[in-house]
Amino acid sequence: SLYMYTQLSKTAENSKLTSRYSSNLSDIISNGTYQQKSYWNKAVLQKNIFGSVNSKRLANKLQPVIKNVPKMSNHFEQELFDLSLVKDQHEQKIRDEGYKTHAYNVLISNKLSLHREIPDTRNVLCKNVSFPSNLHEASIIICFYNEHFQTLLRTLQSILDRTPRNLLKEIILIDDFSDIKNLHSDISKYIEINKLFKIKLLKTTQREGLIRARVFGARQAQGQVLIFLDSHVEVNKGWIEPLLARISEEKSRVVVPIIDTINPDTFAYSSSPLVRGGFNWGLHFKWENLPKGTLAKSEDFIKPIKSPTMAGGLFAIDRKYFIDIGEYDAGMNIWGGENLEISFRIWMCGGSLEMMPCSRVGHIFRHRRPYGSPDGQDTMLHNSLRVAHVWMDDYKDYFLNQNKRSKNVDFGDISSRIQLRQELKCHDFDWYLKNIYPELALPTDDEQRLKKKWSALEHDKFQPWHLRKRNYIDQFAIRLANSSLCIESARDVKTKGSFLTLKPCTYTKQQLWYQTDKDELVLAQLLCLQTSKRNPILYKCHEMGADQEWKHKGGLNTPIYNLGSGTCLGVGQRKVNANLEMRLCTEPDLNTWDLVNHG
Ligand code: LR7
Ligand code: MN
Repeated sequence: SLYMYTQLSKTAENSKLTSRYSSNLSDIISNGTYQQKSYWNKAVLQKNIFGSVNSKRLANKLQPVIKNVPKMSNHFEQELFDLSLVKDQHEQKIRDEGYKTHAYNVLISNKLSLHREIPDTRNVLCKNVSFPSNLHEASIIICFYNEHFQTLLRTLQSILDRTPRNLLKEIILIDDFSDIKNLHSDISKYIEINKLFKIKLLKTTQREGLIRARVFGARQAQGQVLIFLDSHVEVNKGWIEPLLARISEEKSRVVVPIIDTINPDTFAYSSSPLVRGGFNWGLHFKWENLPKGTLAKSEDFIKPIKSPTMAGGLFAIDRKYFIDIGEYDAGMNIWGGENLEISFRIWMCGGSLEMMPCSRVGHIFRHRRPYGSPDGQDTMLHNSLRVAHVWMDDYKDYFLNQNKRSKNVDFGDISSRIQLRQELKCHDFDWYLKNIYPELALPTDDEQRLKKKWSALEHDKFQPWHLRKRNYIDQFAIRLANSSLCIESARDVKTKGSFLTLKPCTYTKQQLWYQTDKDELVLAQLLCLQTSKRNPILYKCHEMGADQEWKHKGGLNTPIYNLGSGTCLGVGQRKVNANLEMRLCTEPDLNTWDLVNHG
């Protein structure tokens, strides 16, 4: 076990403000709204400077969160830490190939239980909410294209483990013509061997893309409510009841859960703050702050929250209502844009779209999409053009002017969707903007644009490597054990992307590493040590852990373990100018370091 390398106690100190507000920092960070995170940051700063939170206003603002945050324990983190270790070349290969095909860490996914526990991220008030006993049954529809086997199974098992049987009509898995060998038959065997029931596994006859694949699945469904999910999620405790209850009161409500984060590199499950869906004039989906005053009282943290748009992957909708408002636009290909289309359509044609804070589903957020479209089409552009031309009236020009080349791109026949809009007697886009999304600024409106810039700055306060004060807890030179060679930048301390190399120890500024409370190693208080393929590099600190998160036990003869790569900091040879490389921790030769404190 690598347990000994962790230095959990160092952060524990920061997690307490005063005895009165002794709540865990990471709980606030993950449960509060963006505004509250910013208050919290201020409070932490005050604590560091004055030793206590000395603003009553600040303390009051934090009250509703502090009172209701669930307590999280570290055992989730600890398990993942152990599993992240790459044991041999074979594992390294699985990991590397997994990143290529799936863009996340399949090695950890393979090792994790399909029934793993995840932190219950709900506000504590959610536990007092009760639901009618006669909720409708749901058909859960999951489309997948080349999904990683164990990860898809974990999606499936989390649903079976955390959904009351009487609320589950069936799970419909749509294999969108995946071409990974044996994937389909392996899933089929797994269902059979484990005698899982209520599960249908279907396959499209050609690659359809997620939009048509979902419609294909929905048409097989028999439950009164449809719930769409991505194929790499884990549903959390009590996830389904809030969704079904809202729809049973009113069929034209479309309801989404809060989408928690599963880290693609470590599989750590963490709570997402309450934000809503918006978009910009490039027709890209955006998360944004809730309008001021939405969360005034404690109870507001568990009430439904209206949202102008949805992210797209995870939502519940009455089956008949889904059909009545025109399913999806079947002219859309592969990926992109369908989420804005269905959001506009719901609001403009008489329905509503809201989020239920007590319903929580984790989703693996990848850094890149690992697949393209079969013919290389830019499907996001193709699909967005259809959205613009069917739903946005004159406002479509704002989009088209941002994408000059889009004027010559063919987006197919949209006549049946225009007809649908007429038949449903929908409001126009102007109505939508004025009534549902008045906060959206027009690109021409300078005053509003400035405002937006400001709110973006506000937003930066809590994910800001550049605005926030880093908290250094130690400083040292890193010397290769049994040598007089220390780690230094191969170029200079300021150049992003520089490799690291061994030089005779001088114990000067160029060799001085600062350790932060987030386990970053920052050279000369400038750039962070980061893994990148075989060789570590210096890079901008991003404060997101993983490839910039380094564990060690301090002192002499310690391995330096990277949580993102599952490997250890090492060198190929014990000599001047040898480049640093990431090596298996299980081959400790040339992997141990002395952390030498000096001026
Ligand atoms: O050709 C395909 N066929 C498929 O069946 C391509 C994809 N898929 C499946 C795929 O296996 C996955 O289960 O469709 C699902 C979604 O694809 P992802 O996971 O590659 O998409 P994403 O999570 O990057 O993107 C988000 O936006 C998409 C726009 O088309 C869809 O609406 C996704 O469902 C959506 N995901 C979410 O909303 C989860 C939260 C992410 C955010 C923000
Ligand atoms: Mn996804």
